Amino acid sequence: MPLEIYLDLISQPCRSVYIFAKKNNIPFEFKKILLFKGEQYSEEFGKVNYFRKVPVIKDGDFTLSESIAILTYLAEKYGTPDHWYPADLQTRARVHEYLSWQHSGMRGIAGKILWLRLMIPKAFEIDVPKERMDSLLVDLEGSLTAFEEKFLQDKPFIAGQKISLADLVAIVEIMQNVTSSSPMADRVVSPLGP
Ligand SMILES: N[C@@H](CCC(=O)N[C@@H](CS)C(=O)NCC(=O)O)C(=O)O
Repeated sequence: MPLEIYLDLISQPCRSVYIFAKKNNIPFEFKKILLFKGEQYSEEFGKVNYFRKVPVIKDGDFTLSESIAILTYLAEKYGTPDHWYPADLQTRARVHEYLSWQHSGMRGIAGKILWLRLMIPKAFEIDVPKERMDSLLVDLEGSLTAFEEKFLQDKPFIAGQKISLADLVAIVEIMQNVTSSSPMADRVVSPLGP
């Protein structure tokens, strides 16, 4: 049975798993779950992921949720080039350091902005108070500063000279909020280049 990956590419963690699998030529069957249609609440999907979230993979009888767990599983299982998930103890720890921080430090904030800026106004036709958005943008500014000063420093990538899982997870999250109209657009310099 081929590896199955349940995805909706509107989702940042789904895009990290998708890009990683495609970039590394990992063969998989794309199982589309349309979040806006509520397909995650179907009885069938409930059997795949208790948490009713994507991404999730099925590798034979083995089911795995959580994008970080999936990415590291795929890197190990398919022996992807070392830079993605470095074997060197301290370089790998550097990758894990970002992956651990980003849940609350980046995703927790950038994800909220997406909800308040786009999802809530669209779904409920209400505007989020400006003060709430302003305060989140200050938080995001702090996260981006930490990203640059602590994680990136003067290196092109978080763990050094080559892209790793940490950079991939960072970029999908940071780019989600970057549009030409976003006040953060000029604040973001992609580690992947323009
Ligand atoms: N920590 C999880 C987060 C997964 C997640 O939040 N997925 C969202 C899309 S970005 C989802 O499936 N939401 C569906 C819902 O909450 O109903 C991961 O990294 O995989």
